[in-house]
Amino acid sequence: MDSDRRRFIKGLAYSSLAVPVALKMASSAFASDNKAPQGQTGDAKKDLRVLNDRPLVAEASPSLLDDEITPTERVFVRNNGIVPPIASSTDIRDWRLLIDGEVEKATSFSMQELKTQFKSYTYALVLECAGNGRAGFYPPAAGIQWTYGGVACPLWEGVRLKDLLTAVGVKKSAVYVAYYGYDIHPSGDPDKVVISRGVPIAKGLDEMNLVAWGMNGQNLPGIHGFPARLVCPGYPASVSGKWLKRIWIRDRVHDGPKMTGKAYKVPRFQVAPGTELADKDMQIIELMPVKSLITHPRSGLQFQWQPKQNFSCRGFAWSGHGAISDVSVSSDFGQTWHTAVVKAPRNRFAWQRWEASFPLAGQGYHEIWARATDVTGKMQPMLVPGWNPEGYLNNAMPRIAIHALA
Ligand SMILES: Nc1nc2c(c(=O)[nH]1)N[C@H]1C(S)=C(S)[C@@H](COP(=O)(O)O)O[C@H]1N2
Ligand SMILES: [Mo]
Repeated sequence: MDSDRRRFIKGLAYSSLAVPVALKMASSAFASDNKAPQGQTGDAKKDLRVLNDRPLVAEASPSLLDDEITPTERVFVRNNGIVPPIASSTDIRDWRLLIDGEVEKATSFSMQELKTQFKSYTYALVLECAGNGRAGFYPPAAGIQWTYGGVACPLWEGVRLKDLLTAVGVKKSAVYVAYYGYDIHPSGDPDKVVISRGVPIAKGLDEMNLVAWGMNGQNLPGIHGFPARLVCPGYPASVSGKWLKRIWIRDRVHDGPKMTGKAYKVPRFQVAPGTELADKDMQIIELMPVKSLITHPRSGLQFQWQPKQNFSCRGFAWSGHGAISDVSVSSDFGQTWHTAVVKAPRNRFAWQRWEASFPLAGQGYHEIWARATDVTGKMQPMLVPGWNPEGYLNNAMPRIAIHALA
């Protein structure tokens, strides 16, 4: 985009949104052509915006996420440590996934065994970082400043975690399913674990969880967890461990790195923005809230105003709590709403396509807002919800700006 147009679009954002927090959100949301500098993500991720260099964190702009199945090169990246050598290995005959802890028979599986001893499944599953949308919080939360793009819905292929757990025999004492990966702590210390999270055993036994070796019909890319990763949809993506080494069935709530303190936790009760909280007042995030994206058109679109023509837009909606019951779209700052057509999900935990078409009030500047509601009746809030110290779970309605030129 040339710099004149960029200034124009920035101008649009600034003129309409007075509150600093909104302005901040808008300016980042509007800078949709901010590409990753060459060489940081490799060619495969060249369209993503780099949010952190080392470890690599990169997100897609909403308009790049317009496919029902997210293309591999547009799937966000969130590394907490150093990508392990196994990620680029061409020979994984020695790789094993150990399952132990509260099980009848601790077992380690080779890739060959996973692929031949168990039925494989292919599902479209939403993976979303709990910090997606963090850039919208005020006072700001430290951490990766995700805007909209820390989410994707590619096709995953693998075996059911449930089938593996059934094969090894889960004991009655099982409370939590934890993972360990091969990635290396940023300090380089081989004894330090970067991240080791988990899910309650009931969630672990959900048949939609996969130990996945494939993404979009190919081997899992190195950066996404080759040779195998967990995919536990509906929860923060941080429970979907990459470069799997071990699944440890715990007799207590898992206490690995990034399970304790304030990591991936929100206050047990609503707090005023900026409140300092004790760790005991925080609880582990479980199901992710209802959310949506506007993937078409891209924010900043300018077009010739035509009085009798409907305006069309589309995107996706998803929720950790179940299917989407409604998506509505407004072009007048929420005064009136148009009901979108929402498609059924391809499978449980896949995102759902919505499309809407309606007349615009007239020429000029318009903001398109979308809001989704899930089967539990929860709707996306208009403004950034529930401030929390780490800036998780911002599921405010997505917005784009368009300009109908006279
Ligand atoms: N082993 C390991 N697993 C991990 C991570 C990691 O740093 N190491 N990051 C987690 C986080 S915070 C997220 S959001 C997702 C990101 O997955 P992706 O990079 O494939 O998009 O992986 C999760 N699994
Ligand atoms: Mo994450």
